[in-house]
Amino acid sequence: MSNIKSSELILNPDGSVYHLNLKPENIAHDIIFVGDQYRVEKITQFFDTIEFSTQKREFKTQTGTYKGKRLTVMSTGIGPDNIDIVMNELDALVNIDLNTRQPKNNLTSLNIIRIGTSGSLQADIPVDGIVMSEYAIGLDNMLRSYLIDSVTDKEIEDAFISHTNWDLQKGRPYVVKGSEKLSKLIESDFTYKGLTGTAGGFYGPQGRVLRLNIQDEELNSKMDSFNHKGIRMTNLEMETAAIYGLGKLLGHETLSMNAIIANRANGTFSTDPYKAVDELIIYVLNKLVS
Ligand code: R1P
Repeated sequence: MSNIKSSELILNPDGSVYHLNLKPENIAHDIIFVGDQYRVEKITQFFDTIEFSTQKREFKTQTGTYKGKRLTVMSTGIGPDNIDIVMNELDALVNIDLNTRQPKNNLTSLNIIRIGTSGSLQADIPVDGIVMSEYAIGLDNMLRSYLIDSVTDKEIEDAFISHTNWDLQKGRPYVVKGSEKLSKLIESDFTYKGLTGTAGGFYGPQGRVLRLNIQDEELNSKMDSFNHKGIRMTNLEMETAAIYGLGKLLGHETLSMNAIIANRANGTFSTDPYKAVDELIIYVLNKLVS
């Protein structure tokens, strides 16, 4: 196989991957994603040691140990476009030989857990609650640049398209399941489970109206009432479906945990939005070492 050209897999002068500024030895096998770069240290403040830190643009990474287990925490910034960069460059660190620029024969599967913030779509999933994304539906199109049929659930996609009368000019939504292995590890009685919507923007793409008319003003209420064989839409955010899709395609285990800071169904916002995030951080860290 020919080498991957330097225009396609771009490395910095020190040999690190272009956007993440990381070399293979800088990352652990277990990785926590957050959106906000300032959330990285909210997690690593609990670490025993930090061996490595770097930041380029919104991509901040720290690697260290928590209760003796080596973990990497990384900020992805906002949106599926950033997830395309993060997942491909992370995968290159473990599954491409950066010297020969050839994919490795023995592939590594990383464990990746997102700790995110999100808006609930259901009145009964309250602010300060925690949602585990059993499935995610991408409304953003990013993943459709890849060959995705082997990892998507067409039955749920078709049910969603029909229920919401989805305008296919916006692209076909894609549904991907999260890691069952990580779900079993992280699950508990207090987590809500369901289908997480991943939007390609914060305002119009999530049905928010400020000064512009949107294509479908009823979309959020149609998403609220979507229920396919007991799978209902729990929340809306901007990364999970892209993480699940690229994770499955590249062979990594991925799971998204969402601290609910807003309830779109009843219009409320948490009076202490950091509380659920802080609780979720401690909860996930302790599950990872259990
Ligand atoms: C929007 O404000 C951002 O917050 C949510 C959305 O997915 C989007 O990234 O998650 P994070 O708090 O993890 O960034």
